[in-house]
Amino acid sequence: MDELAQRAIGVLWGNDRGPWTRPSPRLYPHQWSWDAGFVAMGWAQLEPMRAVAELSSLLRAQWPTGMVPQIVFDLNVAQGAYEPGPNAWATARHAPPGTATSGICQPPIHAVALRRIREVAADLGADLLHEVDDAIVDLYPRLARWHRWLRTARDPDGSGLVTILHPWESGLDNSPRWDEPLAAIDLGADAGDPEDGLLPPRPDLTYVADPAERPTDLDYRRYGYLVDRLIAVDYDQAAAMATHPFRVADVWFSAILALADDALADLATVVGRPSEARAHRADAAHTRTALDGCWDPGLERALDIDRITGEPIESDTIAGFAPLVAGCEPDRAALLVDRLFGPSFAGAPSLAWALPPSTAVDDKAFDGRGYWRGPQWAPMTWLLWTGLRNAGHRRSAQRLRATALEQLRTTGCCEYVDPTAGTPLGSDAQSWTAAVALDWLATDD
Ligand code: 2M8
Repeated sequence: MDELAQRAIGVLWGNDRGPWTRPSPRLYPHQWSWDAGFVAMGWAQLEPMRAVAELSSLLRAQWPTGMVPQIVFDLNVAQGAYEPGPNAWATARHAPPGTATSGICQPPIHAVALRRIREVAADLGADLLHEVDDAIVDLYPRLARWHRWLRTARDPDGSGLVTILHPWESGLDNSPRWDEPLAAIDLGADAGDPEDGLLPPRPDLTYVADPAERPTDLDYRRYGYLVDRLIAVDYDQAAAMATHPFRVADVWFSAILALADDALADLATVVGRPSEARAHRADAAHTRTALDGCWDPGLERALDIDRITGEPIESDTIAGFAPLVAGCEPDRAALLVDRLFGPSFAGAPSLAWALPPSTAVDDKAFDGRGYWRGPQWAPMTWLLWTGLRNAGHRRSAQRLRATALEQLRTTGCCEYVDPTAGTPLGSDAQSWTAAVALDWLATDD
């Protein structure tokens, strides 16, 4: 068997917790929402019904509102192993009985994953396909409620863009995109210096080789403050959307929603709901139009919008490629392909592998070791690869996939890679990295 496949399978089994998978053994010991989506695509290559179980486990913790929480906590994990842990969120009144969750969400890759599981199962025979289709009957309505929640609670004006209330909701936690909106937050009494005892616990720092690979203490103070503010309104979304001190219309998150709406439409067709399928496709189209509105022709990228100031956020990151992930006009896609392989991103001569860094190498905030501030993340490359394929840029997609696999053969299934040094960073056994490796290995283009 291919050596990378062997390593990736080892990582998935090593992080397997029965019906769900932890993102990594020590740094992330619970179930994470968008990790579960990518991880399910990896399991699909090994055991499609195990992949279904991954999504079912996550969706068991879906809130009655429809929100799928960012973290589903495993209460068997030692207290303090991950912070903020289950007690920090005050979500007992919201999470379904028997579950403990955080109170925010992450990008909705799940329908994309379920459709991919079905595709793999279909190749493996009619019995398996029937089993997966039975599961879709159960999972489709939950995913539909999840998307509906995003399109109402987080987009009350029907703009087509999802507003996030915490950098953790973006999944690209420490991206320079959030620097300005975070800097504008008045921490008030929480702004004490590190000696004053207000410093949040940081078990994460004990699991990485160098604290520079993780967010700073000030970042963590702000993260904690934002959680406290959500608790203060008891997770009332209307109140938060009116007053929360961090509100950003996130183009990358919204693009993933559009991609997932198209997948959800296919799943609606599987369960015999054609009118719902049409509605999901219309939702996807609506978001694509909204992303057109976020396009900056001078900067040649899509820009997030700070909902508090009304201003676009100009930092140059992979999020600027949101239209490619969501789907866009051929001319725009061609332009984005040039940029993706150009000198600011994958074509930068300083890179060890020609893969898109999370921040443009010539952006002032680029930091090759900084968390989401420069390193390459395989699942993000997977999203761009998917966008390239959907846009018909097959040769570019093949090139990206081949280079990504080459990198993984050297770095292993680490969490992320320093793009210039080419060295692995963060956790060294990250489930979603293993999962996308398996998905890529099973594909020719
Ligand atoms: C990272 O985020 C968590 C908070 O959600 C953390 O830093 O503690 C991010 O890379 C996020 O995108 C990912 O889902 C999570 C688990 O892999 O880790």
